Amino acid sequence: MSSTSTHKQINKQKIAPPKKYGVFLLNDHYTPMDFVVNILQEIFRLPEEQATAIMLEVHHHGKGLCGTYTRDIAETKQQQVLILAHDAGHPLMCTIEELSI
Ligand code: TYC
Repeated sequence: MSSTSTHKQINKQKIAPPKKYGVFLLNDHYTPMDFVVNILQEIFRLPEEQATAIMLEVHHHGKGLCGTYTRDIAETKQQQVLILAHDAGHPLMCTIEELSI
């Protein structure tokens, strides 16, 4: 069947939904708490209360989910975190995991 069919109803091609990726922050002993909260607000667009809750989750449990995105966007967010942390001299680590929805 043509993939350019104008008849949506008879186009049986199945398009898989895009995979989702979680972006996580990891704990360390050196990155200041307020720097992490700022990252969560500025890069992950989270309100202060939620940003603080995620920072504390990471601080107490070692790891926390900042958001879920398509792969390109997840990788861009990770790079933004790593560059800002490196430029500020902090060892903050950020990872990506494919989620099994
Ligand atoms: N553990 C850090 C401290 O006590 C704070 C921190 C929180 C660091 C979250 C990294 O992803 C992180 N200053």
